[in-house]
Amino acid sequence: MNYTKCWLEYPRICDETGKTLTAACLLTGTVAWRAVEELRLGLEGLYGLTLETTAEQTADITLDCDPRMHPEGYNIRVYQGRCTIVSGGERGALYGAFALLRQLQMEQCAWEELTWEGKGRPANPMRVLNHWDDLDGSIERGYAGQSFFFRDNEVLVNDRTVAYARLAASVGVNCVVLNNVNVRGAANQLISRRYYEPLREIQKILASYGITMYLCVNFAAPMELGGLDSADPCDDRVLQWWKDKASEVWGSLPGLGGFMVKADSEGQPGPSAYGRTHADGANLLGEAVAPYGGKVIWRCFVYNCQQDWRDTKTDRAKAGYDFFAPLDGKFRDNVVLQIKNGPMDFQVREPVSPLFGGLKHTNMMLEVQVAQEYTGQQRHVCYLIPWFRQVLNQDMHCCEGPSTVADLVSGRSYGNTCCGMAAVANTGDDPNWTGHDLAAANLYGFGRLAYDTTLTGEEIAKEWLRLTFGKTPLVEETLLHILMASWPVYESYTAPLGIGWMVNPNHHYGPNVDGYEYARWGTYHRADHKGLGVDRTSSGTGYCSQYTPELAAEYENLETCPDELALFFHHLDYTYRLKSGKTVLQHIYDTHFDGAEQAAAFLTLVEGLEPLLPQPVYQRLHERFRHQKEHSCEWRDVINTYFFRKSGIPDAQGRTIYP
Ligand code: GCV
Repeated sequence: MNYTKCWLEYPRICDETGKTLTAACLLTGTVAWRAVEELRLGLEGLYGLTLETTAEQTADITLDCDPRMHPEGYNIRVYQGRCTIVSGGERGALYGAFALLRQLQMEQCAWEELTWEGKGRPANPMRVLNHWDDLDGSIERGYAGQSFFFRDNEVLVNDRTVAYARLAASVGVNCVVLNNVNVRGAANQLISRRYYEPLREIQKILASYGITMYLCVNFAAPMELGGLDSADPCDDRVLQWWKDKASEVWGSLPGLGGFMVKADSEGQPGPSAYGRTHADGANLLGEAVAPYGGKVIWRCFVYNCQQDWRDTKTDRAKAGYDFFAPLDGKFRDNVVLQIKNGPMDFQVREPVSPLFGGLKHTNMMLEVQVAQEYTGQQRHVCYLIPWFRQVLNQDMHCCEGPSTVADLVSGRSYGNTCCGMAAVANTGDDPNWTGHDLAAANLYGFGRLAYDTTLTGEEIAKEWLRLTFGKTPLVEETLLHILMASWPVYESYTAPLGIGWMVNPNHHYGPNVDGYEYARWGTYHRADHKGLGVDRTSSGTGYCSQYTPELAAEYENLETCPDELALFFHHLDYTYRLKSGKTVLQHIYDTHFDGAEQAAAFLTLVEGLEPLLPQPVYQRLHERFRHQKEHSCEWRDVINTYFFRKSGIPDAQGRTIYP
């Protein structure tokens, strides 16, 4: 095995070797079997205990079923060495087993000493990991090695597949999309006889951990794969092709969750080629997969990527809403729209997409990115869970009842069940799965948050640290501090005040203020000698008006627009005074000096942990934090110099800004 178990290591808490516990499992099926197996593994690791299964009513641990409960929910009672896990179904039993093992590690007590009542019930019906893995083994926006699903156009199935499924299930993930949304080359053939057999193997492994597999498909598959001359969703031949294909696919992969589609986006084909809408396109597939209980996850990341920078009226931020809000109510019940958290693209700071407030009769899912494409690419530390929590907490004021993003995507607002949260995964075949050891906190955190949206970023970080590093107070305190500071620190030395981008084109790493300024991607900062920012108010692009009135007014008005989004919504002079009392320019200088200083402090803190961490972990962390320290200085200097040169205004504190 050349990979770690991450937070499932189960290091010894106290030695009870020689003792045996019994477990009775009143549920049947492979997922329930995994639950017992996990308890066996966990108790062996944590205490050296042996777990034997029994049919006796007097077992130490009983896994029971209550059909009145949610199938993925559980109630746990532990007292004086006796434990019952009652769940609504097998998945609930598995999540209950993981929750019990988590609690034992949080409390660090002997088995007989744990007194605890715990409950779980998923906030979101669908909790999805999206892998952008290509069949050749590369991963689009992957920062942790190569794919462990695909290599050289073959599907990989091995012990790592099992280890992955276990990690995902341990945090409540219940759906996995195996391949990249950009479906190219051999990936077109995933829905053909060439790949069904190994895919069935992966599907079986995932299913044994309660995870449903999905595949990304190419909207033009009838042409790419079927030899038709069209993929027009309103052409009967096309519908028939998809129906036949679905019958073949589900015949070979029964239990497949469905298809995910990126259509009419960044060069991917879609219904617009035939003058059809996204509803026409999504419903075509929805109809084809419906007989098998299949779903269609349709992405809303649609915008004009051939924009002219001279055109200041077209605003990429408006595109998602413009395309999809008018189609509200026109999608089939088995179609779910997947919406990125912000209107642009996973920047370190963006407002929440107005589309969440614009759909009332359509299934929707929130998409976040734990792959750190724009947030340090797993070379800088950037713990994203507090950010996701803010996104979930955002009230869209779009209906009478509960209307936060968490309410909307969980189905609580409008009573739907085909919805939830998805994350672009940050895994690869690196030994530690995520490149940066601390990036695993994002993977862990996404699952935990998607299952329980009331958890805070800090609670999740504490859990992850305890499970990953055991109980070593200095390690836990130090890394908690770093994790919790990491997102604000990353934000402070990169693009300021919500404006985003300023990265090198294509690979998106490192500072390049004008990298996208004259490009076709619609991501501009509009800096000149007087100021910067995009006017998205009614006097500018009009984007603000896509929000419901409360939010529209908040963002439109500079008095109420939060400082951290000031440049996303407004074009401001460098001398404009923010609510913080600082001018825009001085804010830029101060945050960049401060951010780089804090990145340097992270390195010093990590160096203090050397004697307490396993050497390979320390070495990996040290290498990354050293790089972050240097690279944050590069960011600081490029950004500060750029704005000093544009404005001619020096730093009020006289620090070094290169001329
Ligand atoms: C998979 C961004 C990324 C692309 C990605 C796209 C998407 O533009 O840079 O690599 O494509 O988002 O979400 O589809």
